[in-house]
Amino acid sequence: MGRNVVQKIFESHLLDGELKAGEPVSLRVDEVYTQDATGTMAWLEFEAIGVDRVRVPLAVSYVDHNMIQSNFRNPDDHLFLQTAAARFGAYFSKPGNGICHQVNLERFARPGWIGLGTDSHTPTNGGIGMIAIGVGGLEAATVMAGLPFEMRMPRVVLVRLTGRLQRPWVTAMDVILELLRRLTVKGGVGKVFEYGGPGVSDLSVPERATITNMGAELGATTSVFPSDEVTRRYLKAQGREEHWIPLQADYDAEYDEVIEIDLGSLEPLVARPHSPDNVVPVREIDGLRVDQVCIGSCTNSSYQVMEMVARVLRGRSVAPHVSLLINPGSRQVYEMLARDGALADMVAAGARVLEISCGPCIGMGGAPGTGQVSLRSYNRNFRGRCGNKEAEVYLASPLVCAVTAVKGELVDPRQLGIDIEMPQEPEVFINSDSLLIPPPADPEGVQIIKGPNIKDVPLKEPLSDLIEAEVVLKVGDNITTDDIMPAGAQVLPLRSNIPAISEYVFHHIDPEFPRRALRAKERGGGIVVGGENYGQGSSREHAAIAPMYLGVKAVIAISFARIHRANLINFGILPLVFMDPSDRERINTGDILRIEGVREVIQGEQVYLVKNLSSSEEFSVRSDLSEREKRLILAGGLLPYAKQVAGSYVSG
Ligand code: MIC
Ligand code: SF4
Repeated sequence: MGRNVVQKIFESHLLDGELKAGEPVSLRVDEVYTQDATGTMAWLEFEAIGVDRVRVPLAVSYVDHNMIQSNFRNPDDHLFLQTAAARFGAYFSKPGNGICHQVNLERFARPGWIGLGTDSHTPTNGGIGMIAIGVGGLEAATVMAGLPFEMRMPRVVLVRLTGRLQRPWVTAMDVILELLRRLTVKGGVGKVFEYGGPGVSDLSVPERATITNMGAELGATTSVFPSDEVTRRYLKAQGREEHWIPLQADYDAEYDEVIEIDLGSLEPLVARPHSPDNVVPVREIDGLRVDQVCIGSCTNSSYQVMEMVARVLRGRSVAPHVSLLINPGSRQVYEMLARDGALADMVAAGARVLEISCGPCIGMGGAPGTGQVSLRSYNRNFRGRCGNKEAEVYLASPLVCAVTAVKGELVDPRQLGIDIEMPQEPEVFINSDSLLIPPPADPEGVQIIKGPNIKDVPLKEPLSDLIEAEVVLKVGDNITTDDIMPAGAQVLPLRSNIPAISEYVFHHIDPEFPRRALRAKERGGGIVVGGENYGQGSSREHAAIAPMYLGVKAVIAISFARIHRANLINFGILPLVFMDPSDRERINTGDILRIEGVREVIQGEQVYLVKNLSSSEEFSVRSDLSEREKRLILAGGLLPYAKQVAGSYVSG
């Protein structure tokens, strides 16, 4: 039987397990990268494991999220990251070099590799034919310490592309918005999306990367394209053709599911507030007055896209009531736009060109005003993520964004009568790498410097046999990690300080949560009750560590998002699912739930009887933990476990 691209890559990295959907597999990893907002914890955790040097072929530490530097916290974090990278053997990508995924695609990603990143949009690298997976910081730290990466083998979905995009106005962003429209934010859970079919050759590597980037919004484990001549040209233009290998599915490869998309039938699409799957054609809501437009982020920051945006803006002006913000994805793209005059066109049209960073995407500046409408070429529009709960955020392609900025209202660009020529993909990218610092050959003398905001990672005690805890919050479906642990300019600088950041857990849903949880902690701890797809979105492990710090012992939900579930286990919080989802209705905030014999049940059937002491009702939940996950949860999380295992690995 023929093999698909996913099977080929997994097979060449398989250390243990069987490549059967749902089965645990253990994999060799080629690259691990971190970004600053998750990376300070990841590197503190790496240090706590006690290994001297990273034990993967390539490790990179990026700084891109947290760059406002309004006080000592950010620059202290940056210095810690730079000194830790040098000490432990990782490349350091300095602030200003670009958003991790964009830079990694340009400078490091390789077809056929497996990579991990401490960010949910790591699958961006799938555009080049790499299996790239977002993980929590502790998972990344343990793999850097030499442990294999363990996961359950996902189902493989073929997205068969035919036809060609109606350029220039229909873009790669519309391909992924169409998938979100069809499948929703839960549609990809437990799956990898492999793209194939004759339409693939119509897409450049950065366009493919836009699609794999936002596959994260489907809840997918990752997404990947084949590696072909287009990939080779891109790598050659990046000055690293030697990293190219061909990678195609066999003609008789099999898939668990097949989805067809005719690129030629797509039209400009837009996701309405407050979810990336709330997608409609732009023409259905055109005329919507827009106050702010943001272009860039790790989703849509390539040179070609930015060049097209500049061509729309050339000789035109941003509408008087609109604020247009542009955050290019990398120093390479920025420099090229500056050299060819595109930057001048943007500035002349009235764009506010921001620093190269995540910026408004994660609420680090650029928040829209109260009741305002913001149209963004980004990937997430969860309520409040932009820095203002009272704003309405829409997502669309950079071209829809650019024409809307000029017109002042949402417009289907095909109706505007603007004619722009598609820029060619560059034959050579500028590669000065001036902000990319390789690890020193001799790290012995390097001192790791930690500012006063950098606190140790808290540890949890081993799992107790009896959980008797208060329901400290009950929430609905699709709760995001932005809901659990908000980001933004006020909270992001606290990422290296768990006691401080824990004061913001569930801040937008219930600002009283931390105090209530701490009170419950004194009486035995807390339980959070969720709905479907609990913990979707970001990889931030703070959404598990901070609740753990506040005494949360378990989360009971209808289903969990992959990365967040792993983070809960890594920090010793038991993720439980209702046997009968309707039992959820009979639980209220404030109820006391009692689960007996937890340690024994975990080793057996994993079905637990929960007694609601407040209503005298009973119901059942289960935990679906793999053998490894059981070991972690029993030990109180991955850190104590990793210390043990990595230690014996080093001495052994
Ligand atoms: C995001 O887009 O939500 C982030 C900020 O990049 C996160 C990582 C983080 O919270 O630091 C992600 O996507 O994983
Ligand atoms: Fe940064 Fe936004 Fe991309 Fe997350 S989604 S990595 S915040 S640009």
